[in-house]
Amino acid sequence: MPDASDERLSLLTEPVSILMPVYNEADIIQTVVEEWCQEVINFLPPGSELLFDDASDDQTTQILQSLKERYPYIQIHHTERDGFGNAAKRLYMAAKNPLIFFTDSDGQHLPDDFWRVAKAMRTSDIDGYDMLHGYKVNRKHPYYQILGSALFNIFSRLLFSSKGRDINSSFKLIKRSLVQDQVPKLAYVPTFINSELYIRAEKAGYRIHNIPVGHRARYIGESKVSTSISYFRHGLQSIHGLLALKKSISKNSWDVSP
Ligand SMILES: Nc1nc2c(ncn2[C@@H]2O[C@H](COP(=O)(O)OP(=O)(O)O)[C@@H](O)[C@H]2O)c(=O)[nH]1
Ligand SMILES: [Mg+2]
Repeated sequence: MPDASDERLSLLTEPVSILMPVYNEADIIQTVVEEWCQEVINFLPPGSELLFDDASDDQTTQILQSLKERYPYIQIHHTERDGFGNAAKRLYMAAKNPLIFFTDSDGQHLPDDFWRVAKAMRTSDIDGYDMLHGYKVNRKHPYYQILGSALFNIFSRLLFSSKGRDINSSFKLIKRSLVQDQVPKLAYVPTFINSELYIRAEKAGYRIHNIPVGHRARYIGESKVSTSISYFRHGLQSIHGLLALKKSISKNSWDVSP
């Protein structure tokens, strides 16, 4: 049980849906879940939930099932592996709570950073932010991913005048109203789907705040999204997607669906 004087207990007044896509993370998923349950969900308002989109065909599914017995707020949606973007979109649409937090399930993000982001969210304050966006500093990805991401971000800035940093980052705390408004429209940038969400939210006038967050190397295993060849392919697809997004939306109407 958390200490009643812990300031984290009173930071957020509304329940949070924490979303994690997972594909074959059997080596680390138990550590990741325990870390997030003990350091984050323990301190969140009742009704908070931890949702997985699980496309695994290793032991991950069994490990998650047994964790669910200890942490009943875990929900597992079993899916076919159809890519990070589809998994993320399903998770965003399944989230029920007024606050939605998205992150990866591979342990590269730090649970403690959740609280740095949460501090900036004032749910009862009408002047608060709609999206707190964590951008990675000292990123621990392979060099080709760091370089590709830098180029992608420069390109997004040129194309959309985006003020965001690391706009595809998988570390966001978002109000559900924004998610419900924007996520159904996401259709152009399949793997880097979080970048399309950022761009659309920014253009639609939502209040976004960028916050630096840490990044750890994977404890074990390798990227599920991006080996060097596939990262290059996803990068080209995403740039093509950004161009199509730009073209599809008329100058003044960012709410037009594809
Ligand atoms: N459900 C689902 N999860 C996926 C899929 N591909 C990747 N993931 C998960 O998405 C997260 C991000 O993937 P990762 O390989 O770490 O991407 P990277 O950090 O950008 O290299 C990880 O937690 C993966 O387990 C997929 O096709 N389906
Ligand atoms: Mg990762």
